[in-house]
Amino acid sequence: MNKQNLKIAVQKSGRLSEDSIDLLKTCGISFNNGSGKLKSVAQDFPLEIFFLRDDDIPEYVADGVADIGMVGENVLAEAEKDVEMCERLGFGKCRLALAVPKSFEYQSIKNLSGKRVATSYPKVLGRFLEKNDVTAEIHTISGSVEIAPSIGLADAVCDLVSSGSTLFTNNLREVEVVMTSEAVLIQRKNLAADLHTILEKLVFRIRAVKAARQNKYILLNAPNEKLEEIINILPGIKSPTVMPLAETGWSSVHSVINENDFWEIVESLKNKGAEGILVLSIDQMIS
Ligand code: PRT
Ligand code: ZN
Repeated sequence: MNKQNLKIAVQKSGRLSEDSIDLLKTCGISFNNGSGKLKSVAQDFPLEIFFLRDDDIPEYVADGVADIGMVGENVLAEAEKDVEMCERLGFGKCRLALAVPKSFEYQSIKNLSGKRVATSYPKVLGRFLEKNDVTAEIHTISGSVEIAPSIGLADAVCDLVSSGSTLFTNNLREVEVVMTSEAVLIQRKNLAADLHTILEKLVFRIRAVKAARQNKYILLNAPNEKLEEIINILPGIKSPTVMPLAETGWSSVHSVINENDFWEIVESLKNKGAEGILVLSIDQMIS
C-alpha cells in the first residue's frame, strides 16, 4: 500500500525561501529544490514540498491542498484563514510598523485620525487602528509602500521593517509597532492521524535544530586550581563534563552555552585562566 506523504508549502523565492529549505535540510530531509521546481518529494522522509508565493500559503493550507506550511506571521494575520500555528521557526524576524515623514509632527497615534495610510496589510492595520480608536483612510498598495508619502499618495505608511534602512532612506520615521513577526509553521485543521504522526516527527526535529542553533558546544583546558571557578561560569545542560588531561594539574572541560551569553562567558573564562578554548556549532540538540 502506498503510504501518504505530508505536504508542506514553503515560499518559492523570497526572503523566507532559503531559511525554510535550509531548516528542512538541517532536519535531515533531502530533496531537490532546483530553480523553477513547483513540487519535490523528499527521499528519506514522508514529505512532499510545494514551492508557492507566500501570500497563497495560508489559503492552500486552510483548503487542504497542503497539510502544513512555513509562512510569516504577518501574512498569516492578514490572510485570516482557519489554520493552526504549531511552531515558531526563529527566522524571518521583522515588525509591521507605522511610519511618518520626518516632518510630520507626531505625538500619538491619535495624530493619524483622518489621515491616509498606505499599506499592504489593510486588515491587520484596520484592526490596530480600531483597537486604538482611530479612524484613518487605509490605502492598500501591493509594493513599494515606502514611497507613497513622497509621491503624495499617503500621509503615513504601515510596512514591514527589519533593519530600518528602507524607512531611513525614504525620510520616514517609525512611530508605532503594529505587530512583530517571524516565520511560523502552520497546519490545517483535522489532520488525519497518520499525517499527524509525521508532523510530530518533523516538529521534534525542528525543535532539536532550533535548540542547537541557540547553543554552542565549548571545550577548554583549565588549570585544576581554577577548575571550580571556571565550572561556576558555565551553565551546561546539567553540569559540565570534566576530564583530566595528560599534563598533570590540568583538566579538559566540555559544556553547552547559550549563544546570547557567549562572548561574556568566553571573556570570563579567559580571565579565570582557561586556555585552548574551542567553540563548536551544534547540529541537533535533543533534550
Ligand atoms: O513573491 P512572494 O509573494 O512569495 O514574496 P513577497 O515579495 O511577498 O515577500 P518577501 O519575500 O519580500 O518577504 C517574505 C516574508 O519575509 C515577509 O512576509 C515577512 O514575514 C518576512 N520579512 C522579514 C520581510 C522583511 N523581513 C523585510 N524587511 N519582508 C519584507 N521586508 C521588506 C519590507 O517590506 C521593506 O520593503 O524589506 C524592507 C524593509 O527592510 P529594512 O531592512 O530596510 O528595514
Ligand atoms: Zn508575497
